[in-house]
Amino acid sequence: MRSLLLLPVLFALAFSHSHDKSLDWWETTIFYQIYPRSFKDSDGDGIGDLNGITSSLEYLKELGVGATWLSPIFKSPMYDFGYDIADFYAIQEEYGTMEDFENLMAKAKELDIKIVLDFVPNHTSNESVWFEEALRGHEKYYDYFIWEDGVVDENGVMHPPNNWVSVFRKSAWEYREEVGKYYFHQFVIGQPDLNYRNPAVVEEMKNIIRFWLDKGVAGFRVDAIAHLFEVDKADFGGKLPDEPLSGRTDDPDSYDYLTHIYTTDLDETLDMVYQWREVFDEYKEKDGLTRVMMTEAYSSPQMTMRYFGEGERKGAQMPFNFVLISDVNGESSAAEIKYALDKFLTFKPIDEHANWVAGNHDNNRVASRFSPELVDGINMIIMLMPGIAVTYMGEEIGMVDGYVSWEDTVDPSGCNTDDPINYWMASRDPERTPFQWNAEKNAGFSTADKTWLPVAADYENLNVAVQRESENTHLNVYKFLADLRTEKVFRYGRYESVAFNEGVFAFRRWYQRKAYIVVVNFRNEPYTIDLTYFEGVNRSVKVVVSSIQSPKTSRDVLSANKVEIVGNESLVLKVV
Ligand SMILES: *[C@@H]1O[C@H](CO)[C@@H](O)[C@H](O)[C@H]1NC(C)=O
Ligand SMILES: *[C@@H]1O[C@H](CO)[C@@H](O)[C@H](O)[C@H]1NC(C)=O
Ligand SMILES: *[C@@H]1O[C@H](CO)[C@@H](O)[C@H](O)[C@H]1NC(C)=O
Ligand SMILES: CC(=O)N[C@H]1CO[C@H](CO)[C@@H](O)[C@@H]1O
Ligand SMILES: [Ca+2]
Ligand SMILES: [Ca+2]
Repeated sequence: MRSLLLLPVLFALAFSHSHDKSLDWWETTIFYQIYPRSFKDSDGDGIGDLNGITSSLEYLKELGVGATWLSPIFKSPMYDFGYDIADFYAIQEEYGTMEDFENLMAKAKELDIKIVLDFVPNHTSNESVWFEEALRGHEKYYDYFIWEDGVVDENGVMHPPNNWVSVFRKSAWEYREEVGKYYFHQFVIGQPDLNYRNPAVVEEMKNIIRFWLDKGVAGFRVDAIAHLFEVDKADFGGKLPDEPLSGRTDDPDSYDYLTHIYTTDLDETLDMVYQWREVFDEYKEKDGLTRVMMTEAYSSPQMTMRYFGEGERKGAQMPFNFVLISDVNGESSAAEIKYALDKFLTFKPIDEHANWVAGNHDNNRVASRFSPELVDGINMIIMLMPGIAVTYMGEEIGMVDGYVSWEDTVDPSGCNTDDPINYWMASRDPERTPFQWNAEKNAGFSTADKTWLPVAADYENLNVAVQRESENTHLNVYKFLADLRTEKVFRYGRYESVAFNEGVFAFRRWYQRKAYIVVVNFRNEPYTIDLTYFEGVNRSVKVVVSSIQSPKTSRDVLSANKVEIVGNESLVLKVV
């Protein structure tokens, strides 16, 4: 009797969809990465700046983007274009002043765009006051860095303390006569690692986080997190141990020569991430706004997931999911694409969100790594897979890697090759060329005669202004997807994917009675596919949006059991 009475209540509960909970700002937005040096130059010196960003924020609004993360804007000698920070509390002059930053924050607030900054905690610049003071023997700052004695051989020649190699090749140790010791640097010589085993460093870095949170930033993207901690020599009899050989290369200068068990992904690094999250949460408690943390680590899925948190302790909301960068490219088959995309979803904790990153300032552009024809398909994946979308500036219009000659190359990763022929393989300049606003001088990026990097050659036809004018453009596909993404199907809906054949990857999202199917053909081959494979698909599907070279137009209705897909075609279909 009682159970019968309960029945209607259970029904009501079942239909109210208890997982249809209200979502926080960061769970539904698109994060748009701006590389400030290349976005918009306001004063004609050929270098992008904060006022340029402020004046262009409405563009983000136009895209449907609600948050942006800015690559570093802090004071820096620019050996590594801002990833070598000299003063974590100051703005780099060529980017503007603190007042310019505050204006940017005010404008962003007015437009309801959240600003996320880049936090580079692993190291400072060798021209930071801290490092300079350390060299002068100032004890407090000396202890901010990692110093070791060299090893003197039988001939009296001094060698680095151990075999550790830097990410950018050669020994990770650099001798300084001023103090008679070697300092440790995981990246370039100009980036001495901070000593996180010193509690004063831990506190200082938290104060930097607080300083910017006080200015209203909505979180941080944390750079190169895996490299934060190195092992404690106290655990190894007072001497930092050699890392084991990987067996993958015979070149002892190569980072790949060693297996980095003592210098990456240590448990202490995770603990530090959790401690930072506690600082973020202090702020949330004060004003109710969630601060987000995104972590950059090209690690195994098991390791990546640990950044979310462990047990009671919370970490990053968005450990970046780099599968579309590290695992696949234009050569990949549909099965390989499926395997890569399912990975994060498979490993992630059930109550956390996935995130989708297809490009950034360290990797070749989507149009170059996949193909210009796949730009819309990749944007469909980024925007419509379950989770948070991240876009690197320019991917919405399908920008292509720029050509940067050896003479014009400035990225240390390119210059360090000392190879005028093959430098471009290591250089990150091609994906950092100026943003293409219009067909005017320097693509509308700058009025300077020379910009810090050359503008990519195709800018006259490939730019925002041109793509605004006609309907069938990457920009308009992107805006359409940004809008579509706000539907409940894409916020709460379930997900199922399949590789139909060598080329066609497809996934279904469904929620209550609504369902969509996204189809991306990774091959320059036509295929006929049967979409009734998907449950709930019987007769027909309707084209909602298609890649720009697709012969189909929106509102075309197709027979579900016999959908003809042309080479490189991408479609979003509604199940009708
Ligand atoms: C910092 O390191 C760079 C190499 O990355 C070097 O050219 C420069 O001289 C160094 N500056 C100081 C003050 O040591
Ligand atoms: C598809 O067919 C099934 C079973 O024949 C039916 O239950 C379902 O409602 C149909 N769906 C659509 C979208 O027509
Ligand atoms: C598909 O993409 C490839 C690679 O960019 C290109 O060569 C080919 O012409 C494209 N084919 C079609 C039908 O768009
Ligand atoms: C993976 C990686 O190397 N990321 C960054 C690490 O930090 C250096 C220096 O800050 C950057 O150049 C890299 O992009
Ligand atoms: Ca400027
Ligand atoms: Ca470190």
